[in-house]
Amino acid sequence: MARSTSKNSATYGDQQVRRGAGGETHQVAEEGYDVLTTQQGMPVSDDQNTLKQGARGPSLIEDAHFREKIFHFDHERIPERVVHARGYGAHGFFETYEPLTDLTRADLFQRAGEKTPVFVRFSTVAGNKGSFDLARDVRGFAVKFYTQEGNWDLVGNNIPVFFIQDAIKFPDVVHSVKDEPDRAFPQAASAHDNFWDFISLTPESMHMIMWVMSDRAIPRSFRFMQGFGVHTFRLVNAKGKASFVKFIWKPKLGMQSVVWNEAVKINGADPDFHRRDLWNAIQMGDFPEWELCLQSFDQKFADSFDFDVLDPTKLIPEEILPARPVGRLVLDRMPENFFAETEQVAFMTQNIVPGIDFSNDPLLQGRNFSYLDTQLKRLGGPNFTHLPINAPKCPFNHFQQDGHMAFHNPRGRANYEPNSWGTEIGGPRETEAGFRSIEEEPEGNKQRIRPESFADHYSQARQFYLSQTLVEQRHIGEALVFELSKVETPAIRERLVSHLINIDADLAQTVADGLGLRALPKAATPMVEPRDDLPTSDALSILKNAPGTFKGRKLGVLITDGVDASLIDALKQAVDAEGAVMELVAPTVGGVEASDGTLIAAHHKIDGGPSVVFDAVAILAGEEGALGLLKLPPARDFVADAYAHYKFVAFTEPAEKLFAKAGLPEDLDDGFFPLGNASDVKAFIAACRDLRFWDRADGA
Ligand code: HDE
Repeated sequence: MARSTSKNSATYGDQQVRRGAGGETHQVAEEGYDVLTTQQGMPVSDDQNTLKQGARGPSLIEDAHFREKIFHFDHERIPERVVHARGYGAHGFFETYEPLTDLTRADLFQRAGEKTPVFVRFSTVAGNKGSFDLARDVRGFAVKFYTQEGNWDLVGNNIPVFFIQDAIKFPDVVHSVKDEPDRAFPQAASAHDNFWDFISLTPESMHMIMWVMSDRAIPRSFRFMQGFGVHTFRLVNAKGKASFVKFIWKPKLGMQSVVWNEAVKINGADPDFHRRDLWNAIQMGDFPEWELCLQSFDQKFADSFDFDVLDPTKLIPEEILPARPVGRLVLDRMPENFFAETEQVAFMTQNIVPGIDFSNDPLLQGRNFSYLDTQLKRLGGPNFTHLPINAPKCPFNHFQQDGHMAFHNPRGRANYEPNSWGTEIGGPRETEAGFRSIEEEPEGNKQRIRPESFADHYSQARQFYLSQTLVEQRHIGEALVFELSKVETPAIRERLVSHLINIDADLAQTVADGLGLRALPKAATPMVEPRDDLPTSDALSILKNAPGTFKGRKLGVLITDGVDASLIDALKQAVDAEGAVMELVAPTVGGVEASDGTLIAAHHKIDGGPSVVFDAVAILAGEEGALGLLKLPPARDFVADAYAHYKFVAFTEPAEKLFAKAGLPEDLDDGFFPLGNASDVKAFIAACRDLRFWDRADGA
């Protein structure tokens, strides 16, 4: 950096710098810089030193600038969300494919091609704001549509069912999964006694447990996961006809998850793995997209099931009721400021618009009551809708006024209605076209009761488990064994296995064996006999719906001195053509010298670019360079992990020495691709479209 000095002034780059008496740097506002001021707008001459009595004397309380600066800093944090504290958001739009006038009068669904601005926040549930991204957990998938008739918040998850059937149990399930109150650990992990104690005493959670123990709970990225509204909602058309509806988001790039051992390592290597992924994709212009799909149905169809469509622990398989795509969501812009937007965004299930309505799902009803409280607590007053991220983008007029931080108050004299002040100053009026709740006859007596139609807790858990591929079933078994092995109380482990017997006998046995139980416990007594004849649903499996593309994924290439530069070029071209990304990893971030003498800079030093952060890897080593890799433990981990995580691996011949050192078998399987020259690249990249070489798992 250019630097000129005299005793009291200097220039760094284009910055004017003044030196203080102690040598400290004062950056002076010249040449187009704004003047630094206090919040009151007073220009500041010295932002480096507090006001003192004498050079070494005590600080003075009349230093209002210092007081204001520190006071504000001390108040920078707002309470984090009680759940879903860790999250990441982005702006975008929703584009309607075709008018849905037969189903709903919701304004955003009336015109083909209509684009509605949206803000989406993805999150984990259990961990605090600073926890890692790859916890085994449900992911929040909350969408705020800024429609022309008000904000509609679809506050969903990446799993279509939930742990509990009634909102009154929410504090219990959340307390149980969070860090235990006496010891304040574990953080962002369900693998502990309290969680499994509660779960094993709550059979209604069994369906959800199958999902959170599955690969759905360790997504590779927000971009590769589905989203669900979970509850049954209603759509209402202009004639007032209501239908039930379930909302599903499907990622255009297909679904993908990591394996558990990988998740554990990613959390160490890059705790921000998911947010970095979204940030990078959007910055690169590779905008993630989802389709919104509807499962709409009427009461007669609802009555055709044994289960209740108001029960949020149940789903309707897509094979029985296809999900109709009605529009696409595109995320194309990151917030300018994380706090202002992602942290302060206030999602509320009660934010619906004319044409959409609630069902009587008792979980949804409780949520509608709860979310307002949480916003008041977090955002500090009733005017959180005045924050730009929460304000509607359509006209809004009402007589609500005052309160903390009020930006919009009624103009003029009228702050009530009815009034007789006329159109000029009388303020807004009701409209016939406004929101109306659908009319419903109340039924039954006032009572605290769980309906009998909510009593089957195992049939759909079994259906989900049996719908998975063998690899996915194995992951569920392994996850249960891992989690329950962290449970210190044997009775809790056994109690959980007693439920698994009602789901699938083999799964129960696998978990019992994995835990070292001497004998299977007695099966838990079900409220109603579980059904074992529900047809499997391929739509529930990730692997059965493999996208068949490497698009949006990432290849990590470990290079050494002596690498053949033309191979790197060939890989890069093939990866670009695939719509994927390639990053180079080397013993130093400065890079390597290729065989033709060119210098190639790396994206990562080997320690910071482990194979777990890539979807597939290549090891392009020269003869000498390969010998150097043998001495580097992270290089050995790079290949050992890629192998253990079923990744496709391309390599130049000298890299085989590294494979041997890393303990890979001598006979490499078909997931390995020798790269002799550029023409070998094609087959490797084509194989990567399968994302993982699962045959290796079968052979394991
Ligand atoms: Fe939430 N939930 N929740 N929840 N939830 C919150 O609201 C609550 C439930 C979900 O990115 C809180 O603003 C209750 C189901 C998401 O900002 C809080 C019940 C589903 C987000 C709250 C539920 C969700 C939240 C915490 C049971 C999936 C993050 C901070 C009756 C369909 C939104 C906040 C964001 C956040 C309460 C159950 C999804 C405390 C009482 C079921 C995605 O209000």
